[in-house]
Amino acid sequence: MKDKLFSGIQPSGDIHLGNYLGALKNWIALLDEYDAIFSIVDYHAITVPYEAHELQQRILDATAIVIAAGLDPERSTLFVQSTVPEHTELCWILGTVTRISDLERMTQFKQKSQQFYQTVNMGLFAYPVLQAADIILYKAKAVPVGEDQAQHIELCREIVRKFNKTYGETFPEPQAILGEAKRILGLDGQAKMSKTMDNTIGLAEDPKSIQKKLNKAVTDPARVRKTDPGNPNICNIFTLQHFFSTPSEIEYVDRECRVAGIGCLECKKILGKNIIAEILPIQEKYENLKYQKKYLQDILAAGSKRCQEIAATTMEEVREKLGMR
Ligand code: AQP
Repeated sequence: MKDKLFSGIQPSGDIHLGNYLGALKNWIALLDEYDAIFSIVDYHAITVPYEAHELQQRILDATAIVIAAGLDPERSTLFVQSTVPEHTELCWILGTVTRISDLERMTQFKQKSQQFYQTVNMGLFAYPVLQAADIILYKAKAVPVGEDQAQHIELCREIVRKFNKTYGETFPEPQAILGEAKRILGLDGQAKMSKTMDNTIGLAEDPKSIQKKLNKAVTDPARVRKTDPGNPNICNIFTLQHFFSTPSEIEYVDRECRVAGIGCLECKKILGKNIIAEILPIQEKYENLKYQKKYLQDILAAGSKRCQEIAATTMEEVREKLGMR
C-alpha cells in the first residue's frame, strides 16, 4: 500500500503562477508515488472576507484548473473540505493540544492579521490547527507545499507528537515536501505571490493581460534607464525565467542584462512568450472543462465519498482514545 499524501488549495481567488510552480507541479509529479488526496479547502478560505455567492463557482473553477494542469482525477482523490465535516471535529480536538504561544508565532497569521486587520478572527488564528487536522485525518505522511506553509507543517508535527504522547500512538508525523520553486514573489518583486493580493499572474489569465502585467512588473530597482547595467541576481523577472525559459535564453538574458545589452522589456518579452507557451495548453483544457459542471461535481462527489470513509474510521479511533466512546 502506498503512503498517503495530502495537500490543499484555497478557493480564495484565481489560481496563479505561485500556486502552479510552488505546489501544483509538485502535486502532479508525486501522483504515482503516493496515494494522493487533494482538497479544495473552503473552510480555510472563509477565514478572510469573501463573497458567499461566489464560493461554489470558485470551487468548480479551482477544480477545473487543477485538472487542466495535469492533476489526473483517475490517479488521485480530489474533494471539497467542507463535505467531510470530520475536519472541523478533529480541529477542535487538536486545538486542545496546541499551545496558543505556538499559534501566535505563525508568520501567516501575523501577515494576514495585518492585511485583514478589521476582521481578524478565531478561524484565522486556528488556521494551522485545521490544516493539521486536514493532513492527519488521512494519516498522510507527505505534504507538498510552498515554503510559506512549511512553518505550519512543522507545527503540525508538534501537534501530532503532543497528541500521540497524551493519547497513545495514533498519527504519523507528516513531512513537508518542497519543490524547486519554494517561494514565488508577486509582480511587486517583494511579497509572496498570493491570491488575496493584487500581485499575481493567473494560470487562466488572458495572454495579453499576462504580458501587460509583466511589462509593468518590478525588476532590479537600481536599473532606472535601459542604459544602466542590471543585476539579475536581485531581479524577480530573472528568477521567473528559470522556471519557464531555456538554458540558452537564461544565459543570454543574464549576460546581456549585466552589460545593458538588452532592456528589461526585452527580458520580459522572452519570459512572457515562454510562460504563455507553457500555460496555453492548460488554458485550452480549462476552457473546455470549466463548462462541464456535472463532470467536475461527479469527481468531487467521488472524492468526498472516499474521504468520508477514511475520516469516519480515523475519528472512531480518535474518539475512543479520548475516552468519548
Ligand atoms: N507565491 C507562492 N510561491 C510558492 N508556493 C505558493 N503557494 C501559494 N503561493 C505561493 C502554495 O500554493 C498552495 C496553495 O496555497 P493557497 O491556496 O493558500 O494559496 P495563496 O495564493 O497563498 O492563497 P491566499 O488566499 O492568498 O492565502 P495565503 O497567502 O494565506 O497562502 C500551498 O501549498 C502554498 O504553499
